[in-house]
Amino acid sequence: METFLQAISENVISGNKANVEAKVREALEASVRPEEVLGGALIAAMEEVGRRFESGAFYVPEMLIAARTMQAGLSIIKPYLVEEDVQAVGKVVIGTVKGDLHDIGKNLVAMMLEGAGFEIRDLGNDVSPEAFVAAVREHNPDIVGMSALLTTTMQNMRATLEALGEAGLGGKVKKIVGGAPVTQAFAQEIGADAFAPDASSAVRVAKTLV
Ligand code: B1M
Repeated sequence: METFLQAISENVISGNKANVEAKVREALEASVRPEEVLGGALIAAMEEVGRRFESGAFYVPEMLIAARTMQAGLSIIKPYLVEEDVQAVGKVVIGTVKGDLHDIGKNLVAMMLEGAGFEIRDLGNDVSPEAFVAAVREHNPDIVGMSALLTTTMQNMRATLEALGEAGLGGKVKKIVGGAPVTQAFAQEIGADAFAPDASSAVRVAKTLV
């Protein structure tokens, strides 16, 4: 198993999409669990990409190529992460907040929620507080999910919660926040209903809120 995970990880880091797709398929055929492929190879590779970016070994283009390659692997394991025979449990509007282009984590959360039976309205990335408000008005969800990967943009979660409050929607919908720099303390400080550190916790938390 380690060999598969290492090969997938190395190919994500070097941005070799064809190899990642082939290796992910091979790993699944060899009965490596999709959760292992996700955590042990795809997410682990992005952590290494982040470390290389921080040390100056990688620049934005390499980070972007690795991200696209990771998403290619993710789309192969997506069907395996979906629970079987799920009942519709609620509706979620989700997006990455204004100014933030990181969408892999948000996509993963959306994918796992969908797999657990939630109906998803994915607003994409760089979503303004006004766009969140408009989407809540239009779709009347049970939950709004916000993702942020930058210490700067996480402040736009606060702005979005304020905008929902000003629009009179604050009490009508539960708010979940997450993303690498986000913490439970920050979630509490800005008045979110819940924080989830990863995609599977997001599903667990969302289920408790509906
Ligand atoms: Co950027 N980037 N990036 N980047 N990038 C980080 C985040 C960084 C930590 C890298 C580093 O320095 N080590 C750093 C942020 C520093 C900081 O703010 N403290 C950084 C920077 C600085 C930048 C730029 C400013 C670089 C520049 O231009 N000079 C720039 C900003 C662009 C912008 O957004 N305005 C930038 C750009 C990019 C790319 C576009 C090239 C690319 C993103 C492509 C894309 O997403 N389509 C990119 C990438 C890939 C990364 C790293 C390497 C990987 C992020 C990722 O996808 N991780 C990242 C380093 C790192 O994270 N170690 C880095 C995998 C993903 C599955 O994890 O997103 O954490 P994550 O999601 C997790 C949890 O956080 C949680 O669940 C997910 C699954 O477990 N979660 C939620 C996420 N959202 C949730 C929502 C929930 C609940 C849980 O409820 C709703």
